[in-house]
Amino acid sequence: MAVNEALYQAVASGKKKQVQQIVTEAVERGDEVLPLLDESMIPAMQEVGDKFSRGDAFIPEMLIAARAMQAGVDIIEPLLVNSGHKPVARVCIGTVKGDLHDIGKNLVIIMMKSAGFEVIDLGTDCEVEKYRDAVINQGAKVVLASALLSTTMTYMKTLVDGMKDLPDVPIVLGGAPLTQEYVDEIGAHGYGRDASDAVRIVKDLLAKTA
Ligand code: B12
Repeated sequence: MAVNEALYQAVASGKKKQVQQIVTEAVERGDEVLPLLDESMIPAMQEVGDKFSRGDAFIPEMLIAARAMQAGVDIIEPLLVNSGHKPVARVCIGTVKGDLHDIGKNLVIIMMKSAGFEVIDLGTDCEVEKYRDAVINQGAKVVLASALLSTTMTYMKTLVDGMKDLPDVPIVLGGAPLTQEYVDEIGAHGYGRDASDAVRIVKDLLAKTA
């Protein structure tokens, strides 16, 4: 059940201005911001995806819903992300080759930053070389990767294989089609169901390698 029904409907129907207004009002009222995301905006995107699966929505609808959600996320981000602290560690994240879905990745970035991490955003459609460059030349201590398509998820094995000569750098994977079994099978080090999970898993892995 959506906590903020108006926000849920505004995201699901792709009403960007309305999303901005509702989120701004909620923030001004002092509402908690994380439930706006977890209980209204993310389930609304889920509904759009379900409609797409049933043939009741098409790519433009997914796109305008995604833009509306991102507009809401942009307002929330500065409230979640602390600044001025010494970074816990530097990590990098990108969506894998062929995958343009970046909302989940952007949420992971927000949660990681709010937990004090410095995050190199590699963007979308990333080949192995991009992740390697972040580790070798930019000092990333953990690699995170996201995939939303069952077709692009298979590139995660290419990523894991392509990082084998850097065994001290844990690889954490996430995205809707992934499972713990798949992540174990391809030899990655962690699997996160959502953006908060990403923080917990990265912290655990860094504690083990410290
Ligand atoms: C919005 C959307 C789009 C937008 C993306 C815009 C953007 N900037 O992201 C557009 C319109 C571009 C799009 C295009 C396509 N899409 Co699309 N899309 C969606 C939709 C509706 C929502 C995705 C989303 O943003 N969810 C909200 C976020 C917050 O959730 P999330 O990404 O899962 O992230 C959370 C977790 O997974 C996790 N997480 C994510 N990444 C990571 C990484 C780490 C390290 C960790 C720990 C955690 C983590 O944390 C996040 C926060 O909790 C989904 C449906 C759905 N239910 O997901 C379909 C969906 C993913 N799309 C689908 C398809 C088929 C496509 C297209 C192939 C359609 C086409 N025929 O062209 C193209 C492919 C484009 C490409 N090459 O990538 C299918 C995929 C089916 C499959 N299993 O393969 C879905 C599931 C729709 C469906 N039901 O069929 N899409």
